Amino acid sequence: MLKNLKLKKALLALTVPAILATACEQKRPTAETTATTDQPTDTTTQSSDSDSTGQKFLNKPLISEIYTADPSAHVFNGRIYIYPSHDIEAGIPQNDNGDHFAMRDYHILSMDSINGKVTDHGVALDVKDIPWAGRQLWAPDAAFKNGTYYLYFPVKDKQDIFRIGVATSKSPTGPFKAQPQPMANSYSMDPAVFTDTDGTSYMYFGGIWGGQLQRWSSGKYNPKDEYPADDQPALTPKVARLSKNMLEFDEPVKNVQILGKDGKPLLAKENDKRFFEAAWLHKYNGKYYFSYSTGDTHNIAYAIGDSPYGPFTYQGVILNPVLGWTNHHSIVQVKDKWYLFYHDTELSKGQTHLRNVKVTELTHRPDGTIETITAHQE
Ligand code: FUB
Repeated sequence: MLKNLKLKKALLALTVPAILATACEQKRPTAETTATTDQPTDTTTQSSDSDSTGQKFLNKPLISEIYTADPSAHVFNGRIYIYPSHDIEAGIPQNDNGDHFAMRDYHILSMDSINGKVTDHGVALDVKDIPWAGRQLWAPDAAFKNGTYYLYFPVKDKQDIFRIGVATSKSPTGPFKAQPQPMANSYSMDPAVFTDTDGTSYMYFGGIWGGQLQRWSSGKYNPKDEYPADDQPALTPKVARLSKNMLEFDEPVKNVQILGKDGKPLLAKENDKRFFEAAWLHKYNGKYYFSYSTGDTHNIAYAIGDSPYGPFTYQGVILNPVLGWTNHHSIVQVKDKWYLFYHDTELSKGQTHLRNVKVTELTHRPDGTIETITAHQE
C-alpha cells in the first residue's frame, strides 16, 4: 500500500485542512460492548451533517469506541457480522511500508439489521497468540463451513514477510485459535474468501507496495521491490481454491486477469483502473464481480467475469475516493438488498491510519452494472 510519502502528504494536505491532532492510544475493550451510535433511521440514505471543516459524509461511522477499517461483512444465521481491522495509534511514524498501520488484534462487530445496534464482541484474536506472527494484523476475512468459522488474516512473519494465516472458532465472534503455521504457499495480504453456490471456496489475495505483492513476481520471494514498466501488464491479484478443510490451498496459486474493454490486460500505467489491494468477490445474477482498490488513485473499482477464476472485464468505479488514503470495502446481500461496507477517516479527521467502518446501500442496475457511490464531499 502506501509508498510515495510525498504524494501522500500532498494529497492529504489538499483534502484535509487540519488533521494532525495529537492521537491517543485507543482503548481496547476485552469484553463485549454494545455501541449506541445514534444511527439515523436509514443509514444508507441519510447524509451525516457537515463536520466543522464543512465536509459532508453520506453515512455515519458504525462504531466510535474504537477505530475500525477494512470491513469484511457476512451474514451468518441471519445476523450481520463485520470482520474489520482494528486501527490503533501505535506511535510509529508514517513511512513507505505502511509501518504506522501497526494493528495488534481483531474485534468482530455484529448487528441484527443494517440499521440495528452494533455490538463490539471484544478481542477475537491477538497477535501474541499467533505463534509465527511478527507484526501488523491487516485486513481479515471470514467464512463458515463444516460447523466451523474461519478467520483469515494477513500478518508479517518474524522475517517481516507478509503471509496469510487462518484461525478457527465454533462461534462467529471467536475467540479464534490460530493454526501453528501460515497457510502453505500464501504471501502478500488482504485475503477475501468467496464460497460459490456449489459450495467450493476460493481465496483472493494480494496487495502492492507495502503489501509486498511485487516481491513475488517470480513465484519466489525477492526482497527487492520490482514493478512492471508502465506499458507492461499490471501486477495481478491472486486466487486459489481452498481445500475442503478450509485450511490450505487446494491448487497452485493463479493470476486473476483483469482486462480492459479491448480484451487486453490492464497496464501498469492505468492507475485509475488496475488492481492495487482489497480484493472482494460477489456473485450476482450468475456473474462473478471482482472488486478492489486502485490504491494510489483511491477508487473501489470492479470487473465482471463468467468464472470465479476470471478473466474479469473492467466496468467502472463502485466507490469514489473517501476521506483518507486507503479505500477498502466488502459487498454483501442482506435479505433482498445489497450493501457496500467501507471505511473512511471521519472520526479521526483524516488521520489515514485511524479509520472507521460504514455501510451504504449498493445498486445493481438492470444491465448488471453498479451505480457509483460518492460517500464524501468537500
Ligand atoms: O489496514 C491495512 C491495509 O490498509 C489493508 O490491508 C489495505 O487494504 C488498506 O486498507
